Amino acid sequence: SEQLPKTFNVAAYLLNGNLERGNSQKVAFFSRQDNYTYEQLSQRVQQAARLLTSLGLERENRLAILLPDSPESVFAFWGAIWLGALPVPINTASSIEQAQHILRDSRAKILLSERSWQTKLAPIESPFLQQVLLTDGDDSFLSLLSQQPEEPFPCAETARDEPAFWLYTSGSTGMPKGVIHLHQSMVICAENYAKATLGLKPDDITYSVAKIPFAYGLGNTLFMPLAVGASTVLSDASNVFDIIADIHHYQPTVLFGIPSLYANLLAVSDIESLDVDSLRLCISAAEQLPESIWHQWRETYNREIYEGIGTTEFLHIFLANRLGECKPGTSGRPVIGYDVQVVDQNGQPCPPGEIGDLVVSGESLMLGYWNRLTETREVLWGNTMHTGDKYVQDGSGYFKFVGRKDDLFKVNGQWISPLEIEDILHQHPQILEVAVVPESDEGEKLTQVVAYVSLKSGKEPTSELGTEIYQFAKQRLTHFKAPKTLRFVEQLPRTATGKIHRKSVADSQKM
Ligand code: 3SK
Repeated sequence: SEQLPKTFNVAAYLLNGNLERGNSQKVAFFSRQDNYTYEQLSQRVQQAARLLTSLGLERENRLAILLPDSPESVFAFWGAIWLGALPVPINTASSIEQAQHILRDSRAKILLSERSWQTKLAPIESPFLQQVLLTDGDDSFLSLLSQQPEEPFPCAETARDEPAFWLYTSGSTGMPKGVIHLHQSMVICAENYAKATLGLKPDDITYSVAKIPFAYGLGNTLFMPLAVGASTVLSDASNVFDIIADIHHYQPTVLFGIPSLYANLLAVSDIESLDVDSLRLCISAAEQLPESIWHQWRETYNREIYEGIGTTEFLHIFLANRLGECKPGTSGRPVIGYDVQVVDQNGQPCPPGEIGDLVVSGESLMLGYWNRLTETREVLWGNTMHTGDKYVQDGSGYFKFVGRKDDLFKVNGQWISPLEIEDILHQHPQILEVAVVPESDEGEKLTQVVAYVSLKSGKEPTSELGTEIYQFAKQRLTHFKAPKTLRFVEQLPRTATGKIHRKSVADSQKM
């Protein structure tokens, strides 16, 4: 980051950089509405900065963007940064309560959204909100942009270590927290992961199932392609058949997926198989990818999946498997620029094979959580973060996820990692998804292992199948790890970023 000038505006740096490199006429992004070249993107961003300024958005003010991935969300995001304001993307998969919380907590002055959300949120309970802009109906955001002059709009002379944007955590425990990132953060992640680890190139087209408000999606779609002059696809597809249609239509070269995407693509492969010809890289993050899915993907599509893991606090991936060096079932090895260690209770490095806490340091680390000093102090120690994940390192330096600190539980006095059991159950040919959780008996004395299982389409949850799955687990797991109870469910609850929400699995089935 010291290599970047002190006066540094990341929107201007990335957009002007592409024009200077001769990418003006290259497609920056494809979308169902329109495709935009780098020149058009740059112009729309400056028009957005001008429009937002004229509406009273000033430096350091927050602009909430509650939209699916779309040209409007991209123009608004970069436009706000261009003028020195802070975009706060909100996931459209958030609950109304979460969206209200983010609007209030961020003190956003302007909200950009769509009419359906405006109706759902009414009344918006934030005393700070002064204006709502909509992408549909009269005076749509795009029509307001096109009425702006086309002359260049000067960018704010921000500092490289000044806040540039906020992202809210997915809120798997409590309400989402605002993570403050700096102007330099996106460039650091693009250098470390997109360029040095993935080798992302100007002729790549990226496609991400994670959406822009999720740090993983923000990198995949919004800043990593821009940093190398590549192209990306903006799509709001969430269902597996729409995603297949998108891939066939846009022919991306890099697929940024999450484990459930790969599981779903495999589960429907006999009905609608994917043409993977265009894909040179398949990536997975956000959750541990079951080893069985990795192998099935390679057998079915002759492609490896490069699994990695990151956090919203580091903005993108810091542990990754690399081309030709994949170890399925692991998160890989540290990405250049990050120091990653597994430590014991005293903060001392654990020897290989011993489970400990994952601590990470690196320059893309957040400034802190907005207005949450206690939580910030709990996780940050200088430029090191205590991630709350339990990991084990093997003899060759690969890191394996064991579980979130608070997902591990004890049975018969022995630690259980739900992931180990889920990995085994995933190998059963009829299982689509599984979440393993502890359940205490009436007196809250004995804890037992319970597995919630959803089946591939067309499979019936019969008691014979239950017994078969139970036997399947018993043959492959130590006796105390085999689930005592199996519950079939339609689907598992997920956070807005698509991760299984283990804490609410049992509650969601009572509704
Ligand atoms: O959850 C992850 O693995 C992740 C990856 C990249 C960026 C952000 C996150 C949270």
